[in-house]
Amino acid sequence: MTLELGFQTRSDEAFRAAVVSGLSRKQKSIPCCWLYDARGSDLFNAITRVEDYYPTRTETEIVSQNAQDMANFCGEGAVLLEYGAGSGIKTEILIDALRAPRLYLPIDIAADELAQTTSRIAKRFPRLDVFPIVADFTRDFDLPPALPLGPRTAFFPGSTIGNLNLREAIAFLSRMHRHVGAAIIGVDLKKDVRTLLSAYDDSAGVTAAFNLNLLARINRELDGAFPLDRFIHEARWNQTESAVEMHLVSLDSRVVTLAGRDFTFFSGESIHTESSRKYDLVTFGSLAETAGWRVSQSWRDRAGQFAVLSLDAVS
Ligand code: AVI
Repeated sequence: MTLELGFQTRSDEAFRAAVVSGLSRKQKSIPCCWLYDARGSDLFNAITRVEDYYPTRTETEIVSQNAQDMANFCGEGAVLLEYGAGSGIKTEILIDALRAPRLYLPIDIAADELAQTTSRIAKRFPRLDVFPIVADFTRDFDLPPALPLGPRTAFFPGSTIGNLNLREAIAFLSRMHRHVGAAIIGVDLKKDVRTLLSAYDDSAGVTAAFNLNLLARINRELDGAFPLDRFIHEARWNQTESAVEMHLVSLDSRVVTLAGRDFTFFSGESIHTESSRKYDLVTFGSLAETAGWRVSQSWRDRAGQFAVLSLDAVS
């Protein structure tokens, strides 16, 4: 059974509204959730395998090497919630290490991906109950009231927290605090800008294809007229925000029509499509504290590129 919670807002109309309002701003921008249509999700999966994109393999290595500690943190008979449709191998490594887990609840707005995760996990762990929940975890929602007893831990890997701005990150961590008493979260750490920029502008061009796919999506779904060969992908470091930003830069000045409206671009003008914030442990610790959490353990790779943190609710 799949539970559907809240309003499913990622409709065609919501896409049109987000694009029209985003392109009407001084700094044109489109929220990063719209990068993930079917092709965008496939391209993101491809990004996680490219050499330049270190976060996925580094976090996977951290989870593999510390799975036992993480399982101890979750406790026996755990109820594990995951925000996101199940990040493949990392989730499986953690579940495999848990002692007699009671229930796994993957939560995601993408019903198809959720169904795939559910059947994959159910096949791999036939004795584990899996209860998918279709909900937008970036918005408020309540968990079903009748969850089994047992320690409840949230798993939020992938450094997805980095795609949220400060206000959204606090809102997310506060919501998680209402749902569970403990959490394991992946956080990408600040590092040299060159490593960061090549992770978001890989030499194989997969990230560029991922970003440019948004324009193809607008052309297809909103009757848009972006000339795809006249926009380029760019990764930029924003020091003030401590974030890598993805932009789509227009090579010419032009007017682009979409959804029956005209949008003017000057040559070199960009659409900001994603920010990926990079933290240090102190800054992340105080962010978590604002939302009622204390960082209790931190597991890192040797080079200190990425951290997986355990959080305990303190208030
Ligand atoms: C999903 N998210 C954590 C990725 C990131 O690193 O911010 C999305 C991504 N964008 C470009 N490459 C990967």
